[in-house]
Amino acid sequence: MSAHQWQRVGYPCSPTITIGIIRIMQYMRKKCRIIRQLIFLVLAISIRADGSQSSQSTYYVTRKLPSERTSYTDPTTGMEITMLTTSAAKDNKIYQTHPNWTADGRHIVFMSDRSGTNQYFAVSVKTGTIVQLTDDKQPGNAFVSRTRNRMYYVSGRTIWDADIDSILRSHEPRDADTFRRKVADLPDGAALSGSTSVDSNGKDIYMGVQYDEDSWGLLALDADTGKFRKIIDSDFRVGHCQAHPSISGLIMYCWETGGDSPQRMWIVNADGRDNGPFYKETYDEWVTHEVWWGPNKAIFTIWPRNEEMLKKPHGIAYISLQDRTLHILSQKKYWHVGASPDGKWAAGDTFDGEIFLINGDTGRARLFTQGHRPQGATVHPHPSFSPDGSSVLFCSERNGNWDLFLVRLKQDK
Ligand SMILES: [Ca+2]
Repeated sequence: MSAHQWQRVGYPCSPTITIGIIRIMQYMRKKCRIIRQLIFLVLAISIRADGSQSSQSTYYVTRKLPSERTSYTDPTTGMEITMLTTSAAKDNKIYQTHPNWTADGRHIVFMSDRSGTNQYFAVSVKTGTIVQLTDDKQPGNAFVSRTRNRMYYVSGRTIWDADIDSILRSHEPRDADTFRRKVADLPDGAALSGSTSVDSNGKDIYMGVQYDEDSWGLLALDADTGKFRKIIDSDFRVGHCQAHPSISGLIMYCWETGGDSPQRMWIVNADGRDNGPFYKETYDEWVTHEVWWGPNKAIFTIWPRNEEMLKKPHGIAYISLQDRTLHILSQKKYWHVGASPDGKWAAGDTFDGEIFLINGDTGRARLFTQGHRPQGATVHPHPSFSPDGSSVLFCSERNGNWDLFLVRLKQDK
């Protein structure tokens, strides 16, 4: 039976069914009208909330956020502490092994999940204004240039060179590619192992990589040509790759175990020559958190894991590049150490959330702020000196979530 026949048979013969069908059709028309109105409402709200066309709403790079900057006085030390971020977001600084400030010293680059995913932002040291720098899938490994207001960073398997100056100057949202250049993709079969670092020549990018379960290595990438070359192969997990800040072609890296390594610190030339232990561990020390300290030293901590080790040399130590001699600078239960670029000052943090300033000549340690790891805290301060050595940036959980704090070392009292 055809549809036409159904109509002819059904409608005239059953008034009840006919009325029912008409009511159903009226109900469906009403439903469709409501759905159309809802769709229109959602579109209207999305356009109003963004203030722009939907096609532009994905451009988050260059987005400017108001200053959150405020300050307080540390009740124990009397030091004025500047809080650069105070939002409930997880605001994290770049690790103390790497530059945190832009080359002109005017901005600090940090990572925050304030937009829903972890992205890089720049906060103005002077005004506190925050600008979004990336809108990528899991960006990481930022290396902020010491000589130009740019940074290299990694997203997925791609290494990017981002122009921070252009992002800060832009007054309208644009696609992220407007402000960045692709340097290269990681070679097939290699995954990053630890951080990337940039030679003092500004163009050679060094990185630890893992090839399979038992093999690692260091690679160099020419940022101009996008070509990789091998530095060394390694049979242990490499990490914390750090190019020397002023001697081109010199790299410090570590044997990464996530805990106490048999021989933590290693050093190699960028052409693969003279690969070997840097500070050679002589007893059962827990050496960790090494960073370059001025032109001719590297500073690190020796963690006193138990009472026995507390009787042995521990705390913040350094090794001279020339004669490889060990010096204990300040004996205390420090965990991380930050180093002033001129090699004259160090800043050590403790598990209790204290930060000490240590004179590089005398070893005298002074508590300059505390209270940054309340009970349940998950982040460590990781102190970093500004390029001019005048202030120290650190991460704090004083306000119940991760924030960036800054303290000037010379304060008028
Ligand atoms: Ca925060």
